[in-house]
Amino acid sequence: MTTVECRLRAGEERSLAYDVADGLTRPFKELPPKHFYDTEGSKLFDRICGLPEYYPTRTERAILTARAEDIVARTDAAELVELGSGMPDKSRLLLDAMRDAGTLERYVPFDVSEHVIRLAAERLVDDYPGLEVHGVVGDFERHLDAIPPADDGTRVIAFLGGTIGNFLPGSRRKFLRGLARSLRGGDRLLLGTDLVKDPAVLEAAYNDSEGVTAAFNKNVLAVCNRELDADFDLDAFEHVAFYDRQQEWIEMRLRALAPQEVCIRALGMTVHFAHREELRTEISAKFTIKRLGADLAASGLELREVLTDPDELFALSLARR
Ligand code: SAH
Ligand code: AVI
Repeated sequence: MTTVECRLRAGEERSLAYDVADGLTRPFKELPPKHFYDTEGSKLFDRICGLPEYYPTRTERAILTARAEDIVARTDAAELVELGSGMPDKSRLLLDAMRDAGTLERYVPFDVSEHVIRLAAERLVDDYPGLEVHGVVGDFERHLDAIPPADDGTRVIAFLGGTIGNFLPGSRRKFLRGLARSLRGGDRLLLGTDLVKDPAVLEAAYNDSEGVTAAFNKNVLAVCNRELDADFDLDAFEHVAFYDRQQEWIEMRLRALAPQEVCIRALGMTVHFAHREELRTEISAKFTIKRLGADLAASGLELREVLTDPDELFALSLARR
């Protein structure tokens, strides 16, 4: 059985209008990363996941391949809620382990992209006979209350891929506090975090040789053109990604190659970009286990277990209230 609940009504599409009006009128221009993920952006992200330089996806998958059975045995999970689920390829490892353990009842994918929720739901009900899929199209910063009430069994809320790193530190803790409130005693948070490492490895992952990350980054401008009737010239910006060692995060920006005026007709706004002016489009924080534990503790969560790969590139952790 499949249900899809949509919390993003037309006209309120991911709060793009508000974020553009707010973010492009600041002295240091900025847009939140959730606007990358229209259908094209989700496809570009899937291509990023397969790039040789982009190690997080394959590393997290390897950890799950080795440990999914163990995670399911420890949690006894009947239900998997997945935030920012995207195309849930890695989640299948958890669903398989839950099915094999005989506990699997419901999967709740939650994503801002309606396209990926519908596609995932369609595929999963075919592949897991008897599975209830309750998709939520929503913004996990605003709509956590759209997660359906839990049944009797234990629930695991998974937040994979390192997407937690895309929050600024203040909003990260606020978000984790909200998550903590939605966990019951036996429930667990399964969190994927990218780890601090050699800056050269990090910078290569966000500056791939095929230019897929550059296309993904510029896609936010195409989203503004389509949804807000703007006239961004994608060729007039270049992709920038660098590791900020002090903040311990990758920062992605778009740099204007020439001075220009961009008209955003739906908002009745014209935005000026100076030569080489930059627009921040994403941060991707990298963690140490110590900082992860501190963030979780500050949010009312207890770090119970950390699973990592032999090179300590990526960590999957289990936390409880
Ligand atoms: N979990 C997958 C996908 C990660 S990409 C993986 O590990 O590979 C990040 C996903 O989060 C995308 O599918 C994007 O659409 C979704 N997303 C980003 N910001 C969001 C938000 N504010 N609310 C809900 N989903 C969001
Ligand atoms: C979804 N998120 C964890 C990715 C990341 O690595 O921060 C998004 C991404 N941006 C560029 N490449 C991948």
